Amino acid sequence: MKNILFTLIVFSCSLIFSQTEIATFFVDGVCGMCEERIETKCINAKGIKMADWNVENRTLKIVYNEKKISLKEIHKHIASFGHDTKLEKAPDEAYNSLDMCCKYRDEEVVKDHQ
Ligand SMILES: [Cu+2]
Repeated sequence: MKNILFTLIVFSCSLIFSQTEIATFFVDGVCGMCEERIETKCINAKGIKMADWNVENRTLKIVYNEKKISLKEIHKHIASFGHDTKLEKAPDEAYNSLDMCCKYRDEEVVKDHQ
């Protein structure tokens, strides 16, 4: 009986939260400014509820509504403001508009932040 109840609770919870997805993936960047840019631009995008980027392992944790935005669109969005992901490379134009200290493709800049 307890098991049936538990299954029912889990089932109804998954129905309520089924539109909310959590994803963690690599987003390139080097500094605190990158962190602010990535998090702010992500949270401002429609369908994204939470974004947390870690400068140490360059990993972005994101909570989003899959009915409003797909994971692929999120990768595209991130690339559009200059940050590479494993799925989408940022266009040169967007990358070039980043601040000097954020040029993560430049080995010298990356070294400076270590
Ligand atoms: Cu930066």
